[in-house]
Amino acid sequence: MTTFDVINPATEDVVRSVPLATLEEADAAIARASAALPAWRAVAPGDRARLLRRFAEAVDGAVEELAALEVLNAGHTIGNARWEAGNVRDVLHYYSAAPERLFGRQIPVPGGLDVTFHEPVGVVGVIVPWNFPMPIAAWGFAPALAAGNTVVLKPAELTPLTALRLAELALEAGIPPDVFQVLPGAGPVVGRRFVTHPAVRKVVFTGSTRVGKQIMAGCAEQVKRVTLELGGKSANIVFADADLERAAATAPYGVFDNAGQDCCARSRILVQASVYDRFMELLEPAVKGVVVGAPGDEATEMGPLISAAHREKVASYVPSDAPVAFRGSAPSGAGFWFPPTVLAPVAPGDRVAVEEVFGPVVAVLPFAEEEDAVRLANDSAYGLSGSIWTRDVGRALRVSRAVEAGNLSVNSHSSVRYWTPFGGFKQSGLGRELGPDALDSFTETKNVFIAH
Ligand code: TXE
Repeated sequence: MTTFDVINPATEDVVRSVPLATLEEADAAIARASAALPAWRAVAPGDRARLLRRFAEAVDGAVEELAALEVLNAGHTIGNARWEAGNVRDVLHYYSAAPERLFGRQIPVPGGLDVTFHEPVGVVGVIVPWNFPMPIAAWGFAPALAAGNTVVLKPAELTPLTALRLAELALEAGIPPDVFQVLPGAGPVVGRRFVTHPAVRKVVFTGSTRVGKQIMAGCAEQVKRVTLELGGKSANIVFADADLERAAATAPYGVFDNAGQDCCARSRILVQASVYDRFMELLEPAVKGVVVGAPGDEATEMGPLISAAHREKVASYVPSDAPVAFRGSAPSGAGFWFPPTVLAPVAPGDRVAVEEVFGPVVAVLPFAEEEDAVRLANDSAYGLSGSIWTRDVGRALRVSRAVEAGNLSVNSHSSVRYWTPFGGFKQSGLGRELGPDALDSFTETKNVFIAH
């Protein structure tokens, strides 16, 4: 049996050894999910809603336990980890309303009655990355289950622990066996099998753009439904008329939250040249004040990176001749620590202004006029999120319409609200998660005509 050592990124200790599923085990799990499908989709809507609510309540009762597990496995700060477990609960609760509201339509046609139904897609394979193991899992499984699909979920090799616990909680809550299975395994084995196995009718993937492209190509072979949430290089645009104090005070959160391992990280700060010096003056104490340390401490604001290999990748964006304006602190010794780092000024074509770093490194680029800000923001293969700081409502609207990204916030860095659609333009992805839109992506619309 192949196993994977799960490492605590804050201490480098082995937390647990987790077995990795083989191809045969993946096939067996998919077969069980197929077998469980007819009974699950036949559960009366009110009963399916009740089961999802019970699952949400079970998660609610385990928030502290799940959060502690994520601190250990992913190095997330305890505050963030609690939010993440709470998000799983909230997303389950939100979609528990769906089974009783999957309304079809009655469309006037001549010669009979025409009605539409929202049928489940079938077995859904959910592939989860290591950066937000709990919420990203829930954004896949909760709407999928609500719409009557069965789910096989593959957590990232590095972070399987909370997903395994969520599967137990589902069973404890009364979700029937095999309706929601969690199968730790290697991406190219188990994840790949979701793409190639004909019984899996939809793949939900969050991860790198590189693997996302392979998944989309593989799904095309069977015209398999696919939702992709990929990388980002989001811009935080600060105009001269903004509340500069607030913009600077919150900018570290916009990029260094979860140690920058966030697809929505505002890893480019675009600052209007006329306020560049003042903004940098305000940003420096905010960055130096980020509390980096043991993720279990309530006061900690930023934990370690996920792995040694990832730290090496992040460090490659800060070579010895990088224009480091200032840096925060980070513990030394065991753990994959990296200090919050501000590079400024950075030229638009520089590697750090183009590629997703996925770590606590931000590039600051000055701009002259509004149209320059829009051009710079859109000068990216990605288009996931972004922030716009201005007091001018007209400009806020103009710029938010012009920036090619799926999730924008004005005078805020918030990207994820489970009531609203989340997803990317361009190479940041395909399809939308969360909100009402996600339900459509987990159902097939069927039209039935009954002649008079
Ligand atoms: O991602 P992978 P990695 C970006 C970020 C990061 C880089 C690499 O820049 O530094 O990607 O991260 C599974 N078929 N993001 O290597 O490899 C894998 O097991 C099917 C951004 O961890 O894409 C894991 O469960 N599945 C991103 C998941 O895919 C495969 C989040 C993601 O792993 C597979 C994560 C295959 N051939 C990384 N190969 C975001 N936007 O949030 C791997 N997997």
